[in-house]
Amino acid sequence: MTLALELSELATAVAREAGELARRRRSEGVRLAATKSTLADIVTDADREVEALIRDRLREARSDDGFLGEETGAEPGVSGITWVVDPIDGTVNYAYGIPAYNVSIAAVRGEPDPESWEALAAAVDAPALGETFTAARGHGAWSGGSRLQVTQETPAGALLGTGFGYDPATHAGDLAAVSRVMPIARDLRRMGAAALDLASVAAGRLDGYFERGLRPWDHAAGALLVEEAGGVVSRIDLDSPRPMLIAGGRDVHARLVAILDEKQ
Ligand code: LIP
Repeated sequence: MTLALELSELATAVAREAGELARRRRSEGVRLAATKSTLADIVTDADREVEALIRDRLREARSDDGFLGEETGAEPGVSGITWVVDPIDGTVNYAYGIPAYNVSIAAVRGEPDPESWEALAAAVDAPALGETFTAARGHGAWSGGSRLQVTQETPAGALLGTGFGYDPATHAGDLAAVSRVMPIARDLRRMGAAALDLASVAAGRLDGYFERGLRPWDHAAGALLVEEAGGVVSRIDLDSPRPMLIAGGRDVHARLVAILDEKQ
């Protein structure tokens, strides 16, 4: 078995166990533990408990690997592999009881920096939707036994997804980007969980997706799903505090970059 497949199997098993814990805690009621960057940026007790479970399981299985998690930060390893983890992506959905939340786990090789790492394996588990999306570099992206494939044709315009940061000061700029892309859209979705947006692009449920200000754990796993499903993912405005991630099938990705990248 290749390293990528081995890491993908581990990511999938851990994401499913963690997803089940998140779902159980949700059914018991959610307690807000803290706010982060802004009042809208929340962390629940479950985020912390789920990240601790993931960290423990990965450490038991592969003690030499590094870890980069949304709630507990970075711990370097010695193997060259780092696990990039969002214990609950879509925390606001989770807090409100909207089922579009997920556990996102990626294994990357190289520096734990999205500009230079090579993602090897990914698992996005959405327990309240009953879906798990997985990928291993060179082996495709999968869900429920089916191989995922991005859309190629968008004759009626592209169904696009996006998201907005938690800081109200950035909303006007994000909405301006939305109005610029609407001429190529058939419609727009804002689901509230970046990893699920990317999984949706991989599964052909969205034709494209763009969002500013994502953190590495928001997109590490989802981006590999898109690439392994035949799509393209890139980041622009890397010198800004809120770089933009753009994903889609080859044609939609290129059209989004042409509209959104002012440097082009
Ligand atoms: C969130 C995303 C959401 C995005 C937010 C945030 P969290 O992740 O998935 O779609 O718009 O900016 O990054 O905080 O729930 O893990």
